[in-house]
Amino acid sequence: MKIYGVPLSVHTRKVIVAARLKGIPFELETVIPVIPGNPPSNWREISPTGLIPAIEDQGFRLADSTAIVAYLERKHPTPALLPADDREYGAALSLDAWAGSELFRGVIHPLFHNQIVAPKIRNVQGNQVMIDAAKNKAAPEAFAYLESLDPEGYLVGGKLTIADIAVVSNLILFNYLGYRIEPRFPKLNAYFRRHLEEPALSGALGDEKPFVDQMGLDRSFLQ
Ligand SMILES: N[C@@H](CCC(=O)N[C@@H](CS)C(=O)NCC(=O)O)C(=O)O
Repeated sequence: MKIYGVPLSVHTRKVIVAARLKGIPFELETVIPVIPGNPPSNWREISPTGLIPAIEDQGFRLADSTAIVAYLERKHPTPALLPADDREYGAALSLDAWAGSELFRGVIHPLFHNQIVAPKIRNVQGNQVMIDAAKNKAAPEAFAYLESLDPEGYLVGGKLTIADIAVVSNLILFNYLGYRIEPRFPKLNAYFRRHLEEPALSGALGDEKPFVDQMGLDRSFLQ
């Protein structure tokens, strides 16, 4: 299977971690949509939205991290990342969608865009108002919600699911960008630290080191 994307992307990491957990061999083809001219010329045929990740599996192309994880789940059912219980299944997908909007769109995307993409790739100044809103309002609101879920080991059904992978993947980029989960969210912080020890995740984080270093991101939270 080929995964198109870049390892430090929140949504590409979801697919990489799912593949690692399920023992699915893959090769990564680096596609960085925020770099003009980087994606291959047929990119929209592979990813209709232009976003990463997408996969190609024996001639079958699929885009969107959640769709890809659901597809991999059908082909390689163990370990299950989508719970068997009806309600837990719904809850895991709901949290995955919440992470995509409230964590990624609300917090990570504005921070990444204005701290990295604008100044380092597009050579324009980032928007400090957007950075402050993401950091001071959207992030604490999202973290307070997660803290209210009492995140012990896992968010849904006492087992690792797509919900944990999505949430933790966003928290990793938050840390790479130089931020830390504040002490007022102790359960969330402990949850995050525990997941960093998970071998599939720590293996993926090891593989992304060259990209992280190249972008000048902050890996100190991993020491
Ligand atoms: N719902 C999509 C979201 C994908 C997404 O937002 N990907 C980001 C990187 S994590 C992207 O491609 N950004 C490039 C851009 O905004 O041009 C999924 O789950 O795959």
